[in-house]
Amino acid sequence: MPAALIFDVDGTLADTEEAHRLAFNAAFRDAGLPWHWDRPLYTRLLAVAGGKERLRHFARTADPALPIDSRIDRLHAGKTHHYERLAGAGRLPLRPGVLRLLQQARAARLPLAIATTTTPVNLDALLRAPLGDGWRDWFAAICDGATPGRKKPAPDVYHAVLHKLGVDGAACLAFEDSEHGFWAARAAGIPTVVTPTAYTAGHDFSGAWMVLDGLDRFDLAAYVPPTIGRPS
Ligand code: XBP
Ligand code: MG
Repeated sequence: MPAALIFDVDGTLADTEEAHRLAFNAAFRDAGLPWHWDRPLYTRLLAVAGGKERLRHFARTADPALPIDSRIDRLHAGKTHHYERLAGAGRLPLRPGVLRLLQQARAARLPLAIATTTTPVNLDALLRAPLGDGWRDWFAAICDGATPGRKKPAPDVYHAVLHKLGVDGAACLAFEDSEHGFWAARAAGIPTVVTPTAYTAGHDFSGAWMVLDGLDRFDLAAYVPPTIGRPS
């Protein structure tokens, strides 16, 4: 068995990026901004991890004349409010196989962890319904957008999780959906299972331990400690 299972959130535990996109656009409308992120544009913007960083990047490149820098925090807070409404109360289901894998790990007393760049309140909105009010108790370590350090593809959030767990990354498995998430886990030395979404299907996952359509195709019992690269 691996020493721990470390999960990304957005795109991995649940297919959330469309809800994030709608939340950003609702915040733009509330603020009277002439911005609209359609799916092709948002797919490109997802190369920037972190909603605030994504907003700042877009403002500086697409609308540099707009004095928006001082309003990014308030704009992102509005977006988070909309995301909580869109994702809360079970409106965003966990992806296929995720709950079964989490339950299987708990039954085997296998430590679970979260390594995400998303805003902390988004985790409660997403996980309270499927995992219950005590959802935090499912995870031995939770590192998120509020954890000090650089955002993915930097490995900082994975290093923070490994430090909290007190385990070696090579003995763990990470679960990701995107290039920058996979690169972050790989840089932390963690064999990674990738389950792409429509937003990340075109990404390059060369060197991932496994690439699957979904975690309903992943069998924990079939785990063998990876020596190098892909499983035997
Ligand atoms: C994906 C992200 C997040 C979300 C938006 O996080 O990069 O920024 O797109 O959420 P993950 P915020 O590491 O879970 O894939 O606006 O709260 O950042
Ligand atoms: Mg992700």
